[in-house]
Amino acid sequence: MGGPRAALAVAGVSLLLTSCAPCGQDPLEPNDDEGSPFDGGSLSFSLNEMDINFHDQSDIDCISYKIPDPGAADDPRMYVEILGASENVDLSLTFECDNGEPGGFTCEGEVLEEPTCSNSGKEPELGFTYDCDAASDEQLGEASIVICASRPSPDKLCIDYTVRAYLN
Ligand SMILES: [Ca+2]
Ligand SMILES: [Ca+2]
Repeated sequence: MGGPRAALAVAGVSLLLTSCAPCGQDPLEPNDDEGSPFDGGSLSFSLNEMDINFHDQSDIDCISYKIPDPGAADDPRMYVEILGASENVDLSLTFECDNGEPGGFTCEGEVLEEPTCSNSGKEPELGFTYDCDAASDEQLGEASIVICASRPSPDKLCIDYTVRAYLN
């Protein structure tokens, strides 16, 4: 055994593994629409992380999160990040107060009229602040977000990536 034939076989296998092999859908599917996102649970000061993938070039991954009132005392900031993608990713975020309209929604340092924002890149990030309870200096109120990730110009058929969301 061994010799040139075995070496060729090994080379063939590694070639298959590094080319655009099809991959399975991640367990969050179907979640291709902002209106029917995967429920990602609640954000907290611990990392909420999910390892998922774009299983084909048109895959869009939308995830919703609840944000319990973190209290305003230490001025918390919410973050959503895409990590480990080998291609450019468009990341969009839609914010909503659970009760009433947000006062002062700020995303990536910009005060915005509409509670939506977006960012693009291999590891796009969005950091935002808000106040859903204008009557209290101590409370921010409860809120919800939906984020969607997609590829504007996909190269490979499928790629793995991580979605991370947390308060800081
Ligand atoms: Ca997916
Ligand atoms: Ca999807």
